[in-house]
Amino acid sequence: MERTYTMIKPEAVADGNAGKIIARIEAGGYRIVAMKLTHLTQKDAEAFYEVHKERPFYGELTAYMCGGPIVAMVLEKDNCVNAYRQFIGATNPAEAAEGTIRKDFGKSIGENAIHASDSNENAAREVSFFFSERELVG
Ligand code: IDP
Ligand code: MG
Repeated sequence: MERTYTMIKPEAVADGNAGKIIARIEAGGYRIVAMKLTHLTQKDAEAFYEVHKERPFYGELTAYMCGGPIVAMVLEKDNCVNAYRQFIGATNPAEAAEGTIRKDFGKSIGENAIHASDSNENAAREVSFFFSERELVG
């Protein structure tokens, strides 16, 4: 059984879409093994997205990600990391497949409703960024 890290981004939480998105995730067969509502500081956002430091949108991305509360979750399923990337859809909601979370809740390439880890290595890093081992249910 594999785990991934996901978070519902600030605009989706602010728009009242967190519950609908969580229901989608559960209906997709992902087991939630940890979850919290939290508000990133600028420093948190910069550290979390450090891999994108050289990208032109880094400033915009980190400002947006600390602009309101997010819902952080750890999910579990077979082939979780890759399956869940497919499940949420392409980075740009305009290019995301029908029925995906980003297609239905994303507003733009920046405000795209949800994050998902892109590899097992990053999943492990991102899970431990937000959760201690004792916050993950067995
Ligand atoms: P991903 O979230 O699908 O893995 P990444 O390329 O890792 O996409 O980018 C991280 C996040 O940065 C995206 O989810 C999105 O919020 C934001 N982002 C990506 N590309 C752009 C862009 O061209 N303009 C503004 N924000 C962007
Ligand atoms: Mg990414």
